[in-house]
Amino acid sequence: MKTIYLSVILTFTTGLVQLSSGQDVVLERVYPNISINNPVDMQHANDGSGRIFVVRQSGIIYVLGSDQSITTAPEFIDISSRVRAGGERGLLGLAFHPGYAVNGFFYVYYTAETGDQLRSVISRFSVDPDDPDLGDPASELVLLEFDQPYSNHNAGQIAFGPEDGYLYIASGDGGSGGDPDNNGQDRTNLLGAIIRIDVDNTTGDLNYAIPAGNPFVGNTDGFREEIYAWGLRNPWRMSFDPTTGWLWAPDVGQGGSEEINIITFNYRRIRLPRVRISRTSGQLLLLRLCIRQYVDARLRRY
Ligand SMILES: [Ca+2]
Repeated sequence: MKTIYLSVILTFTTGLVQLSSGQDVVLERVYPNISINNPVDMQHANDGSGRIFVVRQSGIIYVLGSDQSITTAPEFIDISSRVRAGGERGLLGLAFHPGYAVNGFFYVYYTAETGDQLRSVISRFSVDPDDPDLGDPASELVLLEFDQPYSNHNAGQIAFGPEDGYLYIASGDGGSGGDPDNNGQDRTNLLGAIIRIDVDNTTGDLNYAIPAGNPFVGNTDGFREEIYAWGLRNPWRMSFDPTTGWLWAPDVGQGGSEEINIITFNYRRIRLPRVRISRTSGQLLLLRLCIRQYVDARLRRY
């Protein structure tokens, strides 16, 4: 077994923060006889099975169980024929319904292409009722689709909120560079946003419902009611902190800086003592703090 000393050095262009810390990290290779190309996400089903699911960008999800001697990664589902992969496109996110052990629903985010038009697709699939290690490709229910103007900045992580049970969807600004269409600030489209939907109910003709607590419910400005937070560029990964319930989302920067954000639209609910918060125009729903303060002992009390 190797012992690797991991040193993390992060520098923010503000010049205010430079973090250097080291600690012992022990890495152990499990499943030593398999390899998976371009894995982009790894999840578990929270069903007590102990299995882990690895998402391959090309459109395949593998299921790995307790047998670490396997020489071939078993496929849970293959939807690669529906996925346009390559670059920042592909099967990018997986989330299991909080009630998966009962209903067998899991959700994916992938890039599709019709003609020359790229789009993001968020769909529900079901597990094969006769085989817990097989997802059913024929069970797809498309919940939400929206066009992508360019090939990059698709974001793609999806996750269920541990407190509200809603599905959160990370959406990039649609791409190119410098957000030429201003999609990050445009609330009339779903690009450049964290989207929040209720997959257990429906609103009108939608295959999902708009949570009553979303910030733009009932607005008369044409803003998309699915939006939970906006002003993002390419938050292609995100996760909920199981201790605090906070939604942490890194945002890939243009050229000068990167961000780590706590996503909330009610910032007053979270007390962040001595944390620098910057709020910029159009990002009223976005809290931004830097990683040095994340590791600060003061924050660990929460
Ligand atoms: Ca937008």
